[in-house]
Amino acid sequence: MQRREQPAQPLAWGFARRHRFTAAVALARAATLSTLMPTRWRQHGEKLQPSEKKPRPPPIPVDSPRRKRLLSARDLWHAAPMPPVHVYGFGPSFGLPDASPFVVKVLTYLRLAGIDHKLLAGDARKAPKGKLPYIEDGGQKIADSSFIVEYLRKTYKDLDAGQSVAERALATAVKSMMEEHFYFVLLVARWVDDRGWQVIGPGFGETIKKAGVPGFAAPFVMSMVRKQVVQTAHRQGMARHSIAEVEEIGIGLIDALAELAGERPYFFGSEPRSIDASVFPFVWSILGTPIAGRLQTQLRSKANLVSYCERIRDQYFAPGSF
Ligand SMILES: N[C@@H](CCC(=O)N[C@@H](CS)C(=O)NCC(=O)O)C(=O)O
Repeated sequence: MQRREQPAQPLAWGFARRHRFTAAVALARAATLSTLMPTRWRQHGEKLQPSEKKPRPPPIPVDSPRRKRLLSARDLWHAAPMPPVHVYGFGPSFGLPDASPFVVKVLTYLRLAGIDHKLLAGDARKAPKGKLPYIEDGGQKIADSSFIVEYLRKTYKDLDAGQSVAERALATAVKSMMEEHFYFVLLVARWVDDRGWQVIGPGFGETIKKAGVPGFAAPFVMSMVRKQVVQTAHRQGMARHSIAEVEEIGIGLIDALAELAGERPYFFGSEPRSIDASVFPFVWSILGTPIAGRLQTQLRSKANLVSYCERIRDQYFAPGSF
C-alpha cells in the first residue's frame, strides 16, 4: 500500500502540534502554583532560604518555671484518679452486698486490691453473656467473674504476684470446688429446697419489683424464674439428688475447705490472694443467709472458717460501705 503524501510544513509547527497538550498542562500548573506560592517565592521564583523560614523555638531550659509547669501538668494527667470500675449485680440481700456469690467475688477482689469501684443494678438479659456480674471499665464491658478478676489483675493490681506454682495449682482446684461444685449445693439450698425458697423468695420478689416488674405480675415472674433455676440445677445434676444427699455433698466440701484453710488470716497466709475472692463469698452466703439447715450448722462448727469470714467481712465490707 502506498503512503499518502503529507503536505510540507515548517519543523517548528510540527513540534508545537505534537507537544500542545504537554504545554497546556505545564502552563496550567505554573498558573496554579503561582497563585498558591508565597509572594516572595513568586517574586523571586525560588524557594525560601533556610534563614528565612520560621526559626525553631529554643529548647526550654531544664529548670525554667515553664518546663516545671508543663511537667507538673503531665504528672497531674497521669496521677489523675481513674473513674471507678462499674460492677453490675442484682442488689443487696440479707446484709450481703449482693445475692449472687459471683458478684460478691468481684467486689471482694476489688476491695482486697483497693480498686475504686461502684456497684450498680444490672439486668442479666442485657449482660454480654446473659449473666451477672459484668463490669464496665474504660469503655469496655467484661463478663464472667473469672475473666473480670483476670482483667483486674492485669490492669490494676495482681494479688497473686509471686505466688508459688504449688499455691497456684491449689488455688485453681479450690476455686473450681467452690464455683463449679459448692455453688450448685447453694443453688439447691436456696431455690429447690422449700425451706430456702421461703427465705430468699420474698427478697427476690422485691428485687424484680425494683427492676420494673409490676406488683401483680411479680408472683408469676418469681415462679417462672424459680422453675428455670431448678431446671438449670437439674440439668447440671445436683437437683437430681434428694435434699439430704445435697446436704451431704455440701458438708463434705465444707470439711475439706476447713482443713485446707487452716488458721491463717487469709487462705494462703497473711496476705490476701485472688483465691480469697472465690472462697469468702460462698462462706459468707451460707453464714449470712438465715436458711436453717445442716449446711449452716456444719459451717458454724468450723471456727476457723467463721473467723476467716468475719475478719474479711468486717475489714472490707463494713456496714454502709456498699
Ligand atoms: N461463671 C459466671 C457465673 C455467673 C452466674 O451464674 N450468675 C448467675 C447468678 S449467680 C446469673 O446471672 N443468673 C442469671 C441467669 O442465668 O439468667 C461467673 O463467674 O460470673
